[in-house]
Amino acid sequence: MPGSASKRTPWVSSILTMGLVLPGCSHRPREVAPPELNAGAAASAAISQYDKDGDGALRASELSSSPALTEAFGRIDADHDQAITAAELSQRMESWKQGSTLIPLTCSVTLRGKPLAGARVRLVPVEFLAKDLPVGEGVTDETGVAAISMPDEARPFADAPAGMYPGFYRVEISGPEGGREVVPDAYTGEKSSLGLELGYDSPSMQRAPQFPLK
Ligand SMILES: [Ca+2]
Ligand SMILES: [Ca+2]
Repeated sequence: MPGSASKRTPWVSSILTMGLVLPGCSHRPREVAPPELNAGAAASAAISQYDKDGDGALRASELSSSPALTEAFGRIDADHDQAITAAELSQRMESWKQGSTLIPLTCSVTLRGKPLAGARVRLVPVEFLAKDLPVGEGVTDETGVAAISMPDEARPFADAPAGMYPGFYRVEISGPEGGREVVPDAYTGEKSSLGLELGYDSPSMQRAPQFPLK
């Protein structure tokens, strides 16, 4: 630093400090920018969709049709008053932008206690994020485990690491192709009762999600 630094007024020093910090992001090759996402608009859309009693907040009873928001409820409800406001939801989605990696995800599926092989597992973003996030998909192996990834055309660049963007997803599971559908309706298609949040501090980061179908 030049010796004249002590003569600078504080605001000049601040600007210089910012100038030193901002370009200082180290370049790591496998970083992936978070998807463009207007969290405020998405949060408003969610409130419009689910706020049945019109009080501007979402309670657990209003989210029975959203397994993803139900799973994430405690992490979204920052002040723990058992209601999710647009601000809380927006803040939660903003937190996804702090990461710079895709989230690798494997999950395991059992049907009535036995590993379900050949099952197609789809992670479908919730309606209010449908235009922002790609669908992820995987097929379970003989042990019932599937690695979920987005289609090649949705990947941010060709050699991007495998994984998914953070988000709220419904999980749709269907049985092996070509045979009779063995998976009960409660887990297939848009009416699936399964869902989760992929976030950098969500349980799916600690442990592969388990889907014990009954
Ligand atoms: Ca409400
Ligand atoms: Ca709250």
